Amino acid sequence: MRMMRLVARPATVSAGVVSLWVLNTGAMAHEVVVLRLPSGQGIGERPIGPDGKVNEAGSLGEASRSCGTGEGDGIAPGTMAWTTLTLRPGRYELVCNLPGHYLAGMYTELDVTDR
Ligand SMILES: [Cu+2]
Repeated sequence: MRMMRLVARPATVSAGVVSLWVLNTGAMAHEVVVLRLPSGQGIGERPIGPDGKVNEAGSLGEASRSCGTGEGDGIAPGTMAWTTLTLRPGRYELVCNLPGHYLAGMYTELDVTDR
C-alpha cells in the first residue's frame, strides 16, 4: 500500500535541459533523486536495502535542499527545492530515497521524448 507519493507534472518532457521544481506538500522532509529506468523495469521495482533505501549510484541529479538547488539535507515541509539537468530521451524514475520512503510509495515515472 502506498502511504506516500510523488507526482510529476507534466509526466512527459522534451529532451534537453530540464528544470525540476519540487514542492513538498507533506508533513515531513523529502527529496527527489533522478534515476534512469532500465528497459523492462517498472517504477517501484528497485530492490530496497537494509537501510530502507534504493541504490542511487548513477543518479543524474537531485533536489534535496530547502529553498535551494542540488543536494541538501532534505526538503522541509512547505518549501521547494530545484535542480536543472540535461536529460536524453528515455524513461526515468524520480524517487525519494530517505529511509523507508521508496517502500512507502515515493516514486514516479518521468518520460523524456525526442524533441
Ligand atoms: Cu520522502
